[in-house]
Amino acid sequence: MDSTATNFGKVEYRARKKKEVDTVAKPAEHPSVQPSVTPLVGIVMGSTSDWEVMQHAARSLADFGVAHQTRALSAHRTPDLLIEWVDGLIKAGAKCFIAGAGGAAHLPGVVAARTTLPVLGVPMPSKHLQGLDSMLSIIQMPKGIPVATFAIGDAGAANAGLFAVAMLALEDASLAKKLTAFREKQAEAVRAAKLPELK
Ligand code: RP5
Repeated sequence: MDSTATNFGKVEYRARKKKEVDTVAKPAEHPSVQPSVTPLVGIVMGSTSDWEVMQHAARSLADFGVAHQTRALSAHRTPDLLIEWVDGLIKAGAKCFIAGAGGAAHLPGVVAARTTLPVLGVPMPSKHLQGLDSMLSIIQMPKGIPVATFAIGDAGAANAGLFAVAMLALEDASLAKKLTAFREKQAEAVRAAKLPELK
């Protein structure tokens, strides 16, 4: 993940305080960052605290070898930087955005306001309302500026990544083949599954 957004005192503090966000604070070392490749998908989240969930979107893309860039940028704390990043990725040739946010969760809508590229929104599980607030906010975009909304949390993030793969596969035969193979493998695992013996 690019670290520009970590210039915020609060975020830096979080990175120091929480061991688990250390990987976010050291973007260049994270395997999901592919700085030398043109990103086809931009993954953005409102806070480094969203990474634990949003890493599943990056994982889906990485598993299919889809070049992407991840950033923590806030629609209310860093509005100018967010727009700058969105514009930069559009110029670089990105095909869609995945945006994760919690609470008021306006980030995906702000990204969608800036581009006609598809925006896939992922609601973060929030502390007080378990993500119901995030989901209702993202899903209730007013007419004219759509955001495709996914499930709350890990499954939504992973599926947003898979959905991006499916969109890219429309014009990439080898990616389409990989997606079919993924589905077959998944179905095979279900077919082969055995329930435990009755005790
Ligand atoms: C939103 O507020 C973020 O997307 C995050 O889910 C939530 C809480 O952010 P932090 O206070 O943890 O930075 O903007």
